[in-house]
Amino acid sequence: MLKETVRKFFRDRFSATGAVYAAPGRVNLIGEHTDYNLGFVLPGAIDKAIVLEIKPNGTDAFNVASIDFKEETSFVANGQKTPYSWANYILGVIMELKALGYTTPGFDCVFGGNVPLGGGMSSSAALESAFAFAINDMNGFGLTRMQLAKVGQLAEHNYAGVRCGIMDQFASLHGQKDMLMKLDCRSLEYELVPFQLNGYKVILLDTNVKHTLASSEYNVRRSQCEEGVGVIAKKHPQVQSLRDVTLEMLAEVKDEVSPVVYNRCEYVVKENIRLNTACEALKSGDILLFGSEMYGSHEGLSKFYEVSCDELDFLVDVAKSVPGVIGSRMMGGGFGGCTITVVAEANHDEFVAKAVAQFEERFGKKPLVYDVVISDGARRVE
Ligand code: GAF
Repeated sequence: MLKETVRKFFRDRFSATGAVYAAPGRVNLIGEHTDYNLGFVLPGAIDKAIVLEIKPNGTDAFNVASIDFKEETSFVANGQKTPYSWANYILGVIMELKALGYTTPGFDCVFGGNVPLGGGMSSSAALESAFAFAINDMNGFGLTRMQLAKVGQLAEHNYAGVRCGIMDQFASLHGQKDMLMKLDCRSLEYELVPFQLNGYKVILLDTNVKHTLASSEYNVRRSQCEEGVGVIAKKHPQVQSLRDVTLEMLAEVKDEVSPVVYNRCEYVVKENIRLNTACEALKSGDILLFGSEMYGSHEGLSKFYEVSCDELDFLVDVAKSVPGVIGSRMMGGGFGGCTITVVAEANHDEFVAKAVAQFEERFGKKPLVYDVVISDGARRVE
């Protein structure tokens, strides 16, 4: 459906036919704000994607139309940002490829998507990954999916101003149907973990809150973690990131860092522990333990990392009150976006009805509800 829309738009706009590519958004079951601390994450790609049609145009200009933003722009790879934030992600990918020595010839392109914008499902990483994958494939650059993920991550750093970790671009590019990926963000090795939730479903409830704080506070959190690492490394020179830090090491510096920095660091160290417990629980089929680690993650994100908001906390509290819900937490960078909840199929409808009604009563608007399926990563579609 989305593909047909993109195809029609491209034909109408450029009177031609190009190649079609797709790259998905992602969910992350547990392991939040751990990626840039070189710890672990457990994401999977989802069945919502950015789809683009693209064709070389024999010039050095990039003519790109966004169906959803109803905007079109033309730019060249001179690093000068465009007036459109969505186009700057694409420019960023092209510039980061150029920095690696790969020059992208001009193209005509139309793209659209069904990854909710600002919903915490990584629409921006899907956009970066779709373009990185398409440009690499179309021009035979021969870069690996991991190299493309790094290109997307740097585009986000340098052209969107968010010093994100690798998780979102990694997931969009490496996703596999029915598989979560336990990624070690230091070695970049990953393990496929079958996502078998017999009798359970994953639901995303999108608060539709898009706090402008998200990118600035994200970078602040990253700096606070780095500050903590700096202090710990004076006592333990082998420590290079919070990944290397134990709770004992952290306790040793409690009086040398601010309470805020302490809380941030403690959250990250504990979140890595929670992720490992949750992952083992998933493998052994202990779904209840898995769910309780999700709740623990949310509590840490809300009280100690302080990246949640009233709307997200409210939805997690509602989840706790519904039988059959085994775990729920905010997902992604925070300050809005969505919660991810694992609920027994039998209680799915009850949970959704209760969450929507109570949220509407409290905040005067309905959250958006998405059932997601773990799906394949970036690919050529046609
Ligand atoms: C955002 C970032 F892009 C990721 O790298 C990750 O840090 C996440 O927030 C929090 O876990 O999605």
